[in-house]
Amino acid sequence: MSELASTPSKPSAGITKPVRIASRKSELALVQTQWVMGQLQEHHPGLPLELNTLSTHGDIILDVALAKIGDKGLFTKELEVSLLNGSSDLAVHSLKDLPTRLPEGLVLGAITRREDPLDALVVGEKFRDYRLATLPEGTVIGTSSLRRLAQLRHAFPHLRFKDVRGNLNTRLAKLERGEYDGLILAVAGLKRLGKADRIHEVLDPSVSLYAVGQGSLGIECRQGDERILELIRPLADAEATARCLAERAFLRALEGGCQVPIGVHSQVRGEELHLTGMVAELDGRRLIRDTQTGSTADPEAVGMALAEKLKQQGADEILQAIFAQARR
Ligand code: DPM
Repeated sequence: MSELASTPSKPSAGITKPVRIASRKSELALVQTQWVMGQLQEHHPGLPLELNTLSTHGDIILDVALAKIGDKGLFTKELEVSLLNGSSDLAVHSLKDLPTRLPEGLVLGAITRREDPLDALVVGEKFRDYRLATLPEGTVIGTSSLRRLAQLRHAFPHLRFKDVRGNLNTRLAKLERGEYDGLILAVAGLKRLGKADRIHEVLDPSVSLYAVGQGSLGIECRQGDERILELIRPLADAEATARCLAERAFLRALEGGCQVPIGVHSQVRGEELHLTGMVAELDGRRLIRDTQTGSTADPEAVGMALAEKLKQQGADEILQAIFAQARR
């Protein structure tokens, strides 16, 4: 494509086409999408915006464990369809829900500033005086994340784990009813929903690494849609972009999705990008973890190099066994 052809034309002063924004309907998704809409308004005063809320497969199938559904793009596919059929112009996702391979014709137009990507423990009243490490033998922790499960089993074999689905408020209600003694949830989600006061303990990265992209929003749009790409450019955060591109390249190289126990931790220090990654067996017995440093100028190279390192230590073997088990 020529440079000239991809130069965006300034939106004309008079009638501007509204930007149609696709979002899931959950409270968290709407808070996130409204943040994006607010940012767009701030950077482009007067730009007309239209919200297009959709239900995804993941919102409808609530009684099946996340890891058993085995569908890529569980929370994103319907939004992508609306981009491809032209009924929306951009889609706002929790970046961690967005598969690392996008459908033909769609691109990740911007990665926004990152909220705290760590995980947190939330506990019921009875457990206020405990820390994860000191919780009584057999305490029941709710999570559907294989990543959280494997790492916590590895570090705290005295705990028990139980699947939990539903949105954040549903999960907290189940905790109140005593169906679980504690929950592991993303700090980012709790903060965005004004529930930061429920954070009992933030999980230290030495114990639990977070999910690829956790805490960032991904704005997806049509490839070559220069008007939209230009409009969302000011929402991109350079540091979050470098970190998340490295994390996504790592996950892509391992062929992982939300069905595998893979975690990361990333940091930018000056021009340097530090990426730590881990792959674990579901029972937490074996856990491989290593770090790769590289340049922020080529974050994907850092992610791919780290994946290679972990493969040499047996990550492939662990993942193949998990994929084989999931197919049964
Ligand atoms: C994905 C996972 C979970 C969500 C798997 C993982 C958590 C499922 C669970 C890919 N998506 O993290 O290993 O704990 O049962 C999800 C949340 C957020 C986005 C909620 C959460 C909010 C945080 C963010 C569900 N997707 O993780 O507590 O925007 O990064």
